Order: sequence, then C-alpha cells, then structure tokens
Amino acid sequence: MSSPVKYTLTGNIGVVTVDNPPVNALSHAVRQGLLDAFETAAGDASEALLLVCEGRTFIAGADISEFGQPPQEPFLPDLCDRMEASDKLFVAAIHGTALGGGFEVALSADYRCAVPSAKVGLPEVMLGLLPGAGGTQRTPRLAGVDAALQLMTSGKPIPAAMAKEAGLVDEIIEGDLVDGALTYVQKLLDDNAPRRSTSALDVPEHDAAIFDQFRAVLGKKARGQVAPQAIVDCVEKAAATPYEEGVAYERQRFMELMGGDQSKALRHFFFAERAAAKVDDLPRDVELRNVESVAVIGGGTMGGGIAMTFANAGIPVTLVEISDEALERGLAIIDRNYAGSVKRGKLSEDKAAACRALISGATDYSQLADVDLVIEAVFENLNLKKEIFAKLDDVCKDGAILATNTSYQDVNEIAAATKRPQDVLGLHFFSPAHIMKLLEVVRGEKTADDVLATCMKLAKRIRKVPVVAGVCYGFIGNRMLQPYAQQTQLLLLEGATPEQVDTAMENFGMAMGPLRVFDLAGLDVGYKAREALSEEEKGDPAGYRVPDLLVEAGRLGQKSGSGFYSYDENRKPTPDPEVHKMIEDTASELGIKRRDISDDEIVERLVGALVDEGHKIIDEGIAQRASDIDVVYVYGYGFPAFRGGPMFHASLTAG
Ligand code: 3H9
Repeated sequence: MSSPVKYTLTGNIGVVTVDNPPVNALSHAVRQGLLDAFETAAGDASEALLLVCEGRTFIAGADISEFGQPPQEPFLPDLCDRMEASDKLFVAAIHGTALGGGFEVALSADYRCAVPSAKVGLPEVMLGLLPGAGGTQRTPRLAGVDAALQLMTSGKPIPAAMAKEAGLVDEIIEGDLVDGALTYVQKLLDDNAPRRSTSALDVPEHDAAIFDQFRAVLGKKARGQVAPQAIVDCVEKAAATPYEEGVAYERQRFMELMGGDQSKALRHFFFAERAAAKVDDLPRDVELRNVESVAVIGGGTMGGGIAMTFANAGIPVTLVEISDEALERGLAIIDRNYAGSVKRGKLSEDKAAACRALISGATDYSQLADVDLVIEAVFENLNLKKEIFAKLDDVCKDGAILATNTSYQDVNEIAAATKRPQDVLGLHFFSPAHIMKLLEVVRGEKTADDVLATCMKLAKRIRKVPVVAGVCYGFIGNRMLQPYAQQTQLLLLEGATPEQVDTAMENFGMAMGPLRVFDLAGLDVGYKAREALSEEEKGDPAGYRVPDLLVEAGRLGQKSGSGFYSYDENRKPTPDPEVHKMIEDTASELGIKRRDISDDEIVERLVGALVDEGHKIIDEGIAQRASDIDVVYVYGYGFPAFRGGPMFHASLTAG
C-alpha cells in the first residue's frame, strides 16, 4: 500500500505532503510516513523542511477511530519531539483546519505559516481529552498561559489572524499556499533565521492566580467534566517545571482521560453525530433537488427562528402570515432577535443587516409559486395544517418540497391533504430554532428518497444536525419526554421534592432539571393537550394530577410567576411549601406512601424511562439506530454530551 505521506526535494527544500482524505487524520500510516520522511530528509541535501497537506485541510487531528485500540508506534508525542529535534529548519504550512494532534505537529515546527482562511485549534476537550502530543506544554510557551487555557478549555478553533496575534502562527500567506510557503522558507534560510524549538522556550510571565480562576469558572461552565480541569493542571505544570517533566505529566493525564467514561462517551457522540446524517436505505446516487429559496408559514417564535436559520445561511426566506399586523409582529420579533445577537457580540452589525435583508414578508400564498421549500410552522392543529397543505398543493410549483414543523401531528395525514405526498415531510426544529442544533427530519410513508436526501444535505448547509425519525406521536424526542415526565411526577408523589429531582438531574449533567423545564415551557401546554385526551389515553392520574392542580390554581410556570417553584422578578426559582403540600396531599389521596428517595434512584428512574421508550422507538423502526436517539437528546433536550446520550449511558452502566 502506498504511503499517505510523500517526500520530494524542491530545490534545497524538502517538501513533506500528507494526503489522507477526508481530513488528513494522523492514522498509523500517516505517523509512520511522517517519521520516514523526516528520516529521509536527515540524510539528503535539503536545507529545510516544509510540511503541507493535500485536500481540504491541514491535519485535523489524531485519528479518533484508532482510539481505544492497541496503540501502534510511532506514537504521536514521540513523533512531534522527533520532528522538533530535526537538524533542519522545519516549517508547517496550514490551510483549512489544523486541529488537535494536527496543530500539535505544527507546534513542533520552528515556524508556522497559514492562509488567511485557515483556523487552528485544540478541540480535544470536546472529546473528553486534553492535547496529548505536547500541546498543553508548547501552546503556553508560544501564546502565554491565558491564551493557551482559553484555546484548550473552550476547544474552539481560532482564525489565522488571531493565531498570529497570539504568536501561534508566524506568517500569513496570501495566494497559493505552497508557492507562498516555499518563498517564506527560502526567506527564512536567506535571513539565517534561528531554529526555534517551542519546547525550549520559557513560559511567559503570568499571574499565578489564573489557574484557580480558570478552575472556578470551568467548575460552573463545564460542570461535572474532568477534561477541562485536567487541562488547567497540565498548563500549570508547564509553567512550573521543565518541558520533559511537563510532557510526562501531560501523557499520564491524557491516558487517564482516554480510559475514562467521559471520553468514551464523547467519542461515541462524535461519531453518533456524523452517523445520524446518514440514511441507511437511501440509494447513494439519488439526485438532490435544488433549494435556493424558502418560505415559512407562521411568524411566531418558531417560524421566525426558522426564517432566521435560513437567512443566516444565506438563503432568502419569505415569511407568510395571515394579516399585515401579524406579519409586522413576526418581523419585529426577528428584528429584536438580530439586535440581541449584535448586542451579545454573536453577529456583527453588517452581518446581521445582511441576514435580515434576506427575509421578506407576504400575506398571500400566491407569492409562494416559485419557492423551492415551504415550511409550515403554525400552531398544533391538525385541521389547520391540512388546510394549509391543500392550499400549498394548489400554488406551489412541481417539485417544491413541502415540510411541516409539527412536534406531534401525523405527517402522513398532513401529506394526504395534498396530491403530492411524496414531496411532503416533517422538519421539526427546536426552540429557539436559530440556535438549537437539532433537526428531526420526519420521513412520511410516501416521502420520496430525493426529498429526504435533499433535506439531510440542506440541514448541514443551515448548520443543523439532522436525525431521521419515522411518524409516530412526538417522533423521537417528544415521545420519549412523556414517560420521563410521568416518572418525574411519580418520584414527587413517592417522596422527592421538585428541587431534589432537579438538583439530582442537574448534578448528573442535564442542562436543566425536568420541573424547571416544565415551568419554563408553561404547565398550561400539557394541560391543554390532556384536555383533548380520554381518561384512558391520559393514563395513570399519578402522572399528571399535580401539574393539573397547579394549572387550576393559576400556577402556569415562569410566565405566571409560579409553577412547581415560585419565581421572583428575575425569574429566579424558590422552593414553595405550598407545592410541597399539594404533592403530599395528592400522594395521600392516591394512596401512595411517601419515603426517602435517593438522588441515584432519581437519575436511574428518569434516564431509565427515556431508555425504555428509546428501545421501543428502535424496535418500531422510528429511529434508525440507538446513537440517533443520543443525538436527539443531547442536541434537543440538554442531555449531557459527556454521558454520550441516554442510550450510550445505559449501555455503559449495563457493563
Ligand atoms: C487528538 O488529536 C489527540 C491528540 O492531542 C493527541 C494524540 C496522542 N479522526 O466532520 P466531518 C471523519 S484528538 C477520524 O463530517 P467537516 C468524520 O468522522 C482529535 N475521523 O467534516 C467524517 O467521516 P464520515 C482532535 C475523522 O468538513 C469525515 O471525517 N481533532 C476525524 O464538517 C468528515 O468529517 C478533532 O477533534 C478524526 N480526527 O468538518 C477534529 N475528523 O464521512 C475532529 C473527522 O465517514 N474533526 N473525521 O462520516 C472535526 O472537527 C471536523 O471533522 C472537521 C471537518 C472540522 C475537521
């Protein structure tokens, strides 16, 4: 097999080229190829070495698919040290993304150059790891302790210009990278530029208190996660000890993290997210439809957020409402959201204005005759949705994709309101739609292959993570929420308090405990939905009696100032003895004996409720695979990614 690393002599410069699609990950063959190239160069006439990559990116990191398997030499940390020790000037030329082990390879060069569009980063923390090939030791030596901690604990890549400012990149190359980099190397040779082993540099002066400051902030921001704290420990070590000692410590902490459950879970999640975008039974060569214009029906919170999502991806959107007043209201919400994004520094004023300019309004369906995709986002009423789809069937051009953003309704029935059910599917966004990453793509019985494939691809363009779901009440996510909600109520009646349940789940890592979520969403939503159900459909009254009583007492959640908690004017929750009493009275009325319930039992029963329903969802073919359910719960419902999602967590705890 030919090596993914080529070595050629271009004049007096040895050019090492990595070509390992798709992202030039540092597989065993790449590591071996790099080592061989450096050995060859050691014995030839080259005066300097230039490392470049083919394809869309510089090396994007260690090969994650090799993690967890028996390690094979050469190991990356040794390879980086070997490259750094080369007796020839070594320069790395970066395009695309130099990430993780890839950036660590670049850090072992004497100098780094990059095209302006390049990004560099150390995202290991997202995999529950720390940079384990000298990154925690070399980065602070070049960029200082603060910048190094920011880069490694956030995991967020930074643009080339910022990296240059931080001292992580030395030269920005305009135009062709290889030509420019060769010129740059020659100039360094001509100038007799000094060799510059990063590991030999001193860590710049810094405030010794910075480490504890980071620990405290990360203790809150990355609650329960071990990797961010380990990164701080390693950088502290870099500042306090010689490189060799620091790098040995880094190795030890890296191996600990690699063997731990959090990294296993996050690595699972990395591949789960990418697997979710694949639909097993779709032909590979299916031709996609063109989507260059979109209409959104309904200018409420959801419709507005969906419109922003497309506009933010550069796709023009028409927002449709029933009257001028409703349209004005909808557009005003969008204006407010953009203003908020500018204020919070998420978007520049220019970018926000450019996105906003892509959103226009209409009150007349005739304006939808030419759009490629329509997304209906009106309130949850099946008859209304069917009426809208019948109208769309009349006005939309052949081949337009017709989508509903329903959270619960039967997509097949909605499709049947048209004469083109093959063009209909569900695109279920999560609120706020312009922020939440999840998109449930609901495949109707008759949805055409090219419609599904087009929407899966489109999801990536609008920066969403798509998961395919079959048709059932609530699809994947909301269907699982029902037994979870019911189990929450049972725990309260059997002896737990709302604050105990929430705290137990938040300590487990949930973004928000279930009762705080219900209060945020509004208890009246579930109440109204139950009103439409028969006693039999509602199930065991223990599952909903307390929320019913709360709504009947005017406690609708945050919006009315009280629900399971009382809220102050800043919406800060306080436990409420009145609610405790209501729970105790209901338990005795239903003949439920109260007892002490441990936090472990709370977590086990609530996650167990999700997992049991998850298994049914897979058995019924509603989800393609267990890992898709994990993606739904992490991106749509605040389940901690460092637990891998409910299904992975269950498989891990089952042993
Ligand atoms: C590390 O480096 C540890 C070291 O510090 C120490 C070691 C001792 N490995 O995301 P995409 C696959 S930890 C293996 O859809 P994009 C991916 O699964 C690593 N495979 O493309 C997918 O496969 P498929 C630190 C990888 O353009 C395909 O490539 N580095 C890896 O949207 C395309 O990926 C990272 O964490 C990998 N490292 O985004 C970077 N990376 O087509 C992780 C990707 O079969 N990677 N694949 O589904 C990324 O962030 C994005 O992939 C990237 C491209 C931004 C590069």
